[in-house]
Amino acid sequence: MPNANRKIYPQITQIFTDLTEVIFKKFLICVICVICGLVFFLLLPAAAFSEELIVELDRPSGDKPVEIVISDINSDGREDIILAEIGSKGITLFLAQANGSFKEEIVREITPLSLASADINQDNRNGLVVVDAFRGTLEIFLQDETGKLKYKDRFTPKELAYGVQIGDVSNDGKNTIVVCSRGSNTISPLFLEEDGHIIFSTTYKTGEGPTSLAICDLNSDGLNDVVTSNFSSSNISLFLQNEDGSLSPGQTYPSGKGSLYVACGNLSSDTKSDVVVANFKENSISLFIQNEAGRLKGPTKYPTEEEPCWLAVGDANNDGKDDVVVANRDAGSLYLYAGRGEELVLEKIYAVPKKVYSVAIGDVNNDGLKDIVAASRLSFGERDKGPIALRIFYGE
Ligand SMILES: [Ca+2]
Ligand SMILES: [Ca+2]
Ligand SMILES: [Ca+2]
Ligand SMILES: [Ca+2]
Repeated sequence: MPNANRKIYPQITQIFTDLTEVIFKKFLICVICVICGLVFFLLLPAAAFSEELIVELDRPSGDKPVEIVISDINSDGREDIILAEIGSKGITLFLAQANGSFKEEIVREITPLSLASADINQDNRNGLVVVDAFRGTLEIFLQDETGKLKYKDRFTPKELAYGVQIGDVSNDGKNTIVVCSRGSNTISPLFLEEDGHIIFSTTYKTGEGPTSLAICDLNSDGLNDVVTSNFSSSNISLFLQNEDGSLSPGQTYPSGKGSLYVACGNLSSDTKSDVVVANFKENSISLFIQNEAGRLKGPTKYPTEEEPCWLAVGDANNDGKDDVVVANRDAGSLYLYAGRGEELVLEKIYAVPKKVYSVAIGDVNNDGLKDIVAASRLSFGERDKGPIALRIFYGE
């Protein structure tokens, strides 16, 4: 028996030693993991989010952002954020303050579908045109002499309006409001007279289901032209401006499945404007480059994530050249495609909670560097509910 005990004791001792060793090793691994986790946790916010500001909005959970526009809407020299939402608020201004904060101001509780901001009555102050989602009307807002935005009037176009942009497309040095009608497949320039009355002009036929439009000189003759994205026919229509201020009939270019949003800017390394389109149903964007002869060439397609729904063109990476930022609605991301010569290069991906609805480029903290502003849900994991937030990625 003593012999047996002598055999058992060393075995128990050995088992105990092994166990201690295993526990010690596991403990050591746990300690290392905790330290690594802590270091990662401490470094991550500094590395990934240092230049991001999240503005949480106090809204009921069913509310939904529709569009963001950046414009100095109170004539103080600082660019402001204008947010359109469907739900309880309608139009909200985020007026940029000198210290980098924003003063929130509700403009009017309507149901906006799209909006545009520029000087529409030659007073050197930016006005605001909002398409009402239910009525298909245009709601016009103008600044008073103190810079306060005031509701001016409602205009009812012949066809229900869907998208709106502002630019001089009538060769008279004055801005014109241009609307597209998704239901009737048309665009119409609307002229605002000195007394504030709108004169309707001719309508021009687009492809099927125009959802957005952009204004740029797309054949380098010094006159602005109009381009529409046609969702149902998956193409774009280009309307070149004539010298008499009328537009030529639309020329169509195939773009991509579900051409939802169009924007223009100088995306190649020359002085000519180019066109970019978000193809909602095929997760891509299409680039049309204006060549030497002033003709659009393309499309060249670049991949995105799920549901590219919005584009902003501007110098998003502050290198002096235009870029395009794509909002991928269902993926919850922004893609920054940088303009490099004749092509676009995917330079940066920003994570934005689902769903992200709209994106704009502008300098909203008045430091001379362009910033990216997106409207989305507040937190990751939420899909089409939960609080709304503005996310600002400051330029550096
Ligand atoms: Ca301002
Ligand atoms: Ca032109
Ligand atoms: Ca750039
Ligand atoms: Ca800035």
